Amino acid sequence: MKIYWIPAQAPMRVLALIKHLGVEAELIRIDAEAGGLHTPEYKALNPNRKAPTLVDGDLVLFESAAIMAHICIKAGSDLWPTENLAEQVEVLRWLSWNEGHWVGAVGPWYIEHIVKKTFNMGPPDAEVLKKAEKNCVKYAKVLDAHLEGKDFVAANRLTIADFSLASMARYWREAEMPFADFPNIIRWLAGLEQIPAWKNPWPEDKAA
Ligand SMILES: N[C@@H](CCC(=O)N[C@@H](CS)C(=O)NCC(=O)O)C(=O)O
Repeated sequence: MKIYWIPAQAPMRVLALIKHLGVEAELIRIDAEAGGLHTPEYKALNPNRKAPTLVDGDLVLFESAAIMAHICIKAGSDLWPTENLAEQVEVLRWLSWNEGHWVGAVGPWYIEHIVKKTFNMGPPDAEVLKKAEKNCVKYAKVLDAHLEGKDFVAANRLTIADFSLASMARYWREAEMPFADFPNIIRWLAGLEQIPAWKNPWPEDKAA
């Protein structure tokens, strides 16, 4: 199994999962700054020109949620529930909510503070973040209310939904995300940091 990655939040979800499960995989770091996502070879695997991409025999997958589900099924892990289908639907709900709402809500902070710093793209744009605040607060309220009395997003245990929803939000302090009024989100993120593979998801050769 090969996993193509760059030092960014979507591939990080997959790297954390394989480390957490102890799954063997060949990890191939792409040099995004040198155009590695835009080569004809990589475009043939992932026409979106994004990371991560998984190659497992004849199977080629993009989208981190699908990749994580595939890895769990192969490893026999219930981080993607396959026995309790009500749990599976619950995880799917939050994975969908993540891509449909949460990524757009916290993404501006992640991009302005973390992506720009990682890839040497200049300082954060305060105007962009000012405009994004209302949307972020709207969805943070939804997540914070959902997490009242819970340590995990779905199924009362760790699932791939936690890794997906937390992959940008974990940078909330450094990225100055407006979470001060959302103690359940902050508590949930702090709890995930206790998981060794989440705390350090990167392979040894991550220099960023
Ligand atoms: N929904 C996709 C998102 C993939 C994505 O946007 N990847 C980013 C890194 S977080 C990327 O490859 N960015 C490089 C670029 O846009 O040039 C997933 O979950 O896999």
